[in-house]
Amino acid sequence: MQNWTYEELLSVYNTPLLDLIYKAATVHRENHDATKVQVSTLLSIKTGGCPEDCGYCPQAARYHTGIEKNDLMSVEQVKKAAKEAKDKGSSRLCMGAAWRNVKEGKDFDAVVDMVRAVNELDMEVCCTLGMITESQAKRLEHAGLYAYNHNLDSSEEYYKEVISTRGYEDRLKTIDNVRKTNITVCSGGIIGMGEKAEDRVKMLLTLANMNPTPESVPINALVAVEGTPLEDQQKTPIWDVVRMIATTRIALPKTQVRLSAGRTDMSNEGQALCFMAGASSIFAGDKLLTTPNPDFVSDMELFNILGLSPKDPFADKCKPEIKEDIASSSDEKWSRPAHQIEKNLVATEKGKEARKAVKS
Ligand code: SAM
Ligand code: DTB
Ligand code: SF4
Repeated sequence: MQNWTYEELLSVYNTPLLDLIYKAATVHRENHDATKVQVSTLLSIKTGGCPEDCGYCPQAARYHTGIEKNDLMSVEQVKKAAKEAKDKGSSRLCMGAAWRNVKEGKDFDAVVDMVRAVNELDMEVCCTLGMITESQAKRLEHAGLYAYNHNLDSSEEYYKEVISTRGYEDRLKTIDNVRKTNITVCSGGIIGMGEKAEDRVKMLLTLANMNPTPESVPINALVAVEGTPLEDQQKTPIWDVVRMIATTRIALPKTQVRLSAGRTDMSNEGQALCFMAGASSIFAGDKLLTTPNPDFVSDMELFNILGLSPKDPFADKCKPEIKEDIASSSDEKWSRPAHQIEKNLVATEKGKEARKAVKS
């Protein structure tokens, strides 16, 4: 792992574009099979009504964006969506919830069940549920979670311009909590929110100097949604997207760099340059969380033209083993079936015994 300085990374970002693409393509080929692209599908398991004020987000309750709000999906609905995504060629299902943070109780219990169910379909399971504690991350790990997505979104300085209801340090804390488990970390950000090149580089610097570095870094181009404070932002020029992807690839050579939101505004040629510059993953399927995305068929046509193919699940890290559920706080037990409470109590007792054995 290289310890980047701000000046070094800024100079990478400012390299003449064709040279930058050439360098990034070289780093990409040294570290990855450049014919493979990891394909994830997003599923919004709980939509809208979020108490936060993230200036880009159509799901914040305080903005009037006209999205359809939905309570938490059922495990059966999630399984159906996961099977469909798998049949179309996705190796990962990423479940997103419009929550500030994870609260203990029946909803979190249901998410744990969803994770277990999707893992059993032999798909990589990712969640993005807002802030989580270490013990919640542990519970998700035991259910077979492969990745947790929690974005830095921008530099620490620019972040404050976009979000006021929680701080940068809260984001870092959640990433740290995930790192205390075997779940892989997915963390990146958004470009095109009015930030400067310096902010993009500072965000990448924070990610590149994490130890270990995130296993995946999503780069989103802002989808400017009517009703949000960022509704009037100009579309991000494709050249900025390519430059950001290339710099991310060079700063984080081994990471999965995901060309994320904003692809409906990009031409096939623009996306091809992103793949050349080191993008190794996409979100596929005609919807992101609430906004449109290119459909599977057009993505597979593009893959064919470019000689790319979807990466198999668990190609980078083996499938997480499902372990006994380690729930939970006292009040949540009342909402669980008796046999499960019994199982948890046994697990807790086993845990106590194991800890005693380690101490003595
Ligand atoms: N509520 C959780 C949270 O904030 O962590 C999870 C869902 S949230 C929608 C996940 C990420 O989606 C955000 O951190 C942001 O990077 C990205 N995102 C949201 N709205 C976006 C938009 N309009 N354009 C681009 N990216 C967006
Ligand atoms: C990420 O970095 N981008 C995805 C995923 N992680 C959760 C979300 C993009 C959301 C775009 C706006 C929407 O569809 O609501
Ligand atoms: Fe809520 Fe996440 Fe949207 Fe922020 S990005 S408003 S936390 S759903």
